[in-house]
Amino acid sequence: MNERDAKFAEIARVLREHNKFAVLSHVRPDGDALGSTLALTLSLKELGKEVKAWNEDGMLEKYNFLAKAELLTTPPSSPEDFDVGIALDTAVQNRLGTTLAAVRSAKLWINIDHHPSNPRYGDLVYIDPTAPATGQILYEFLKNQKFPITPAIAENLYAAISTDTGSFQYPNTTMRTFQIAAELVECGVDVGRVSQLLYESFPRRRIELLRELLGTMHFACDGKLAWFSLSQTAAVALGVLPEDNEGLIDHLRAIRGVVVAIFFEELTDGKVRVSMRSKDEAVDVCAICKEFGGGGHILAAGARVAGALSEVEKKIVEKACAAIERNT
Ligand SMILES: [Mn+2]
Repeated sequence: MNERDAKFAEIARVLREHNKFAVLSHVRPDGDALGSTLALTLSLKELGKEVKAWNEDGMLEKYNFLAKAELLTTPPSSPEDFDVGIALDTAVQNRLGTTLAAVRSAKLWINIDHHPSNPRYGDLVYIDPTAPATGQILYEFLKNQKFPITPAIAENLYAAISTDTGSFQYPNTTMRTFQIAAELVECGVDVGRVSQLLYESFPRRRIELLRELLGTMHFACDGKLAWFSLSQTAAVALGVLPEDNEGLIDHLRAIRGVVVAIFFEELTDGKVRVSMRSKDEAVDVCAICKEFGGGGHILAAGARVAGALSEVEKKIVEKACAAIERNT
């Protein structure tokens, strides 16, 4: 048995031997976080387990179409006791947000993730930084350990993988990813339906937000760096929800010649949320974000930086320019 299968077997044993589970994922969840949470929750429920699926932000409106989406809720105000707590797709434990305090006790914590910066918190840890999505790891796990994969589970895993690979386009998309997608289609996923719901059902608000962002677009470093920003004032005026901006940074990344794209979002707590994307492995945006207390992947990372919007822009743009000039 290889190392992966041995770890999978160990995790499977813990899941089969216990009864009450909390399945959690990171704040400001994306399709991978929500789809993975629902997929594992549903598989455990198929085995007759008692499972709570919690996220600090609850189910996002735009992912409400996912099969059994109603199972995923915000955590209750009074904490509960569990046999096992499971963190999915969450690079650092405090990114579990308020769900962490809602688990009063757990005999054991499992940590399954694909972020290379994950410090391996928890008792049973499986991190595969080569996987493009936590959903892909979960599929391998469920299949390998013969856990149930119903059509509802397949749809959630497919949505998780599709969103975290930018619809099977990012460089971490491998032959294996396509094989898994094919197997999920075999399990009953309706690709046309899911794709339309994921990528062709945005609220008009999101496109109005894009118009606002493009109005703030700047370039530096000979066009290798592009960024745009969202101020609190504009966010309030447009009535945007935090979920509206997922993926908008791709419009910057899609520009020819751009190596690094940055999205600055002014938050209400005096911090600025910085999202960075790189098109070149030589320019590691995770390393830049780590300097500011953030993390992520080489080509996609983020941080929350204290300071005024213009100040944070200046600091991060300088660092990014330096990294581009050093490495390209
Ligand atoms: Mn992910």
